[in-house]
Amino acid sequence: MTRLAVGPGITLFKALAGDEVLLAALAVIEACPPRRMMTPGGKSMSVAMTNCGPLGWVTDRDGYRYVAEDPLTGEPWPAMPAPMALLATEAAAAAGFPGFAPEACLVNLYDIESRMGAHQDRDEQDRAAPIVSVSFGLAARFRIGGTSRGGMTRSFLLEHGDVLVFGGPARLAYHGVDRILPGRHSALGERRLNLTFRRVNEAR
Ligand code: MD3
Ligand code: FE
Repeated sequence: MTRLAVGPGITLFKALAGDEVLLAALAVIEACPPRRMMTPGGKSMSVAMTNCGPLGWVTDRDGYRYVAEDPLTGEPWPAMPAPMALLATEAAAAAGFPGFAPEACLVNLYDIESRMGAHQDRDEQDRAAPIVSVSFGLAARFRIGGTSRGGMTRSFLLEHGDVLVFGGPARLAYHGVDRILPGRHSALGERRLNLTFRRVNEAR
């Protein structure tokens, strides 16, 4: 496992996440299948999403928000599997954010055609907590800039097992996924699975 300081507030751990976490994530998507949500502007997202944990991120015509129940079923989101929460907490601590207790894990499922346009993650009240991202399956060309739109950006590949921690000065950086690289993964096929662990409410 290699730990790389990619930029201010950004730490990348190559190949840190293993099969135990992948199997836990596959159980989540089986229990609560990813679906393409609608943006407030009325467009269908190309990434299919689901959640686990006490809160889940959703979007529809009414906007972006965190909710405790899956709007499709009215049921709580699946519990966050312990190996997933543990990995997020340990990676955050290793990146300088001790005590990270995620309330939400947004599960993003990409196919070859999926993209995610540049955006900020600002639906969380707690901006002191980092966001921890875990990637599985096909590689993605990920792009990140500064805290305002249209400045300088950098891009790098996110590959199977990569864990990224974004905190401090990077927490409100614009970021997106330019494209998925073609290929085939043994467990995920022609897909990419990304987990983002989030603290929504201020911890104390
Ligand atoms: C930098 N997901 O779910 S993960 C998202 O690959 C999201 O599915 C992308 O952006 C994906 O909101 C990128 C890396 C990531 C996640 C959250 C961040 C980078 C971030 C929040 C702030 C800054
Ligand atoms: Fe994001």
